[in-house]
Amino acid sequence: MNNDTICALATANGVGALGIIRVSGNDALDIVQQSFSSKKLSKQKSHTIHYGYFTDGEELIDEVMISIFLAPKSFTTENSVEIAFHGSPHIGKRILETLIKNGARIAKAGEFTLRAFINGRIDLSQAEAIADVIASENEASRKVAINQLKGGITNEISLLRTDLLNFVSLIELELDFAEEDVEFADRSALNLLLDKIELKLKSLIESFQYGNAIKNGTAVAIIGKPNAGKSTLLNALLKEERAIVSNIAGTTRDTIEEILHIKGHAFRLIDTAGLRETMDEIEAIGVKKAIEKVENANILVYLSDAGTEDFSEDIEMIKSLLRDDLKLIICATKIDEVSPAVYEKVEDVFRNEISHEFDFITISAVENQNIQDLKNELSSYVERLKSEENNVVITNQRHFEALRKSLDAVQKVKESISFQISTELLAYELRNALEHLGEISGEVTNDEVLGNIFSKFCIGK
Ligand SMILES: Nc1nc2c(ncn2[C@@H]2O[C@H](COP(=O)(O)OP(=O)(O)OP(=O)(O)O)[C@@H](O)[C@H]2O)c(=O)[nH]1
Ligand SMILES: [Mg+2]
Repeated sequence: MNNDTICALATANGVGALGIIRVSGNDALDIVQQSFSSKKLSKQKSHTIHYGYFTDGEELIDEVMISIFLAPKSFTTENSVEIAFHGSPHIGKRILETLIKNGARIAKAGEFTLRAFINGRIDLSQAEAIADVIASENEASRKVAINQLKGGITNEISLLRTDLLNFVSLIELELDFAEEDVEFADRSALNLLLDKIELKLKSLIESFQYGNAIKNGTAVAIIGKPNAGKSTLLNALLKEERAIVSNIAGTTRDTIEEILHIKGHAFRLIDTAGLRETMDEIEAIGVKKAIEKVENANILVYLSDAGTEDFSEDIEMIKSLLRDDLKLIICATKIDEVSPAVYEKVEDVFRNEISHEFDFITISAVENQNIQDLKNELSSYVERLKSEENNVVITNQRHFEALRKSLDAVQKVKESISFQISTELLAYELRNALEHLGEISGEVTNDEVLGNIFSKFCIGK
């Protein structure tokens, strides 16, 4: 790692009360000093702030505050300076240009965080958590990301790794004494440990479903025949007139997607074109798109007008859309238009025909009846994904894959023991498991993986 000095805008690009530019590297103080004559920076203590003027040669650029973080007590562990200026994008640009003239270079995407990782201040999963914290848009994603930033996942994994590493040393010792046929590593204790690791890995892997819901939101497809009241329901859920509503069947043609937050979780509500056979070419495309949306949804909210006389088409439609991993909520709509005696019978009609588990709610989107029940039902879907015993949640595809490979490797080790295969092979399988576990924290890594992770950061992180 070369130790040249990098600089970048750390705040969002745009007008703000303040903007902050970060500078990090061996020469950070010298480079800033060339444009800051108010004080001798090298004489200042770490973690101090200094007022003065930032200049380009003779020209005054802005009045600034300069914070100093001396190695190793900085984010990157290098000498670092933060320049707070009046938040004009133009001033930010002028300061960066001057810093480059003074000998710095513009940082690459994620380079500050990469340096923090390479210099050992944070591990790889924490570096990824920084990106997640910045990207968090709701309470659930913020909580999970901040827990990961604290080292949540790495702590869990490194405990397992340390125990396993002990056994690897013993097994390798056995290899050194191969001719004497000794067994240092107690196989039944190893088996117990492997069981423990397997359980832990499985529960972490399971948490990914919840992690995904947190990171990408839960996809909710709102489906039903034309005029069932889908767009009216979307508007009622969002509390705004988002989609056009009319009594003309076939009003919605394209899909409409909006995010709704319920109890800190994001739901991607998808209003769709009403399902029917149609000669209208555009409407037909809309119907096809609606069905595709269900294929990628986590929850299907199927709407039927409660006053319908014959639900057989709805039932057929629901059956054709169902899958094992799809949660189904059937809503009988427009209950303000019919008597309870009518809409109370609807549930039984569906229960008699649909064996897949479903929740049933009677609603009136126009009169806002039972919309809260529907929200509670959506929310409970996500709550149920949350595991009781696991407070660490996997949200990252890379971690998920490394965990799956680790689980695979651990199961192979267990098999190896039960088949009493050679110690050499056992040692090999154990090393393999350790390696996959190490991928998460970055103890085992390669340039390609690092490049992949950090290139997704923005510049200045
Ligand atoms: N009384 C009553 N009318 C409703 C209710 N929900 C929707 N409607 C009416 O039903 C008609 C159709 O509503 P939309 O929300 O446009 O129905 P849609 O399912 O989106 O229809 P398409 O987009 O054509 O598939 C409109 O006239 C709505 O005002 C309800 O809960 N009660
Ligand atoms: Mg509609």
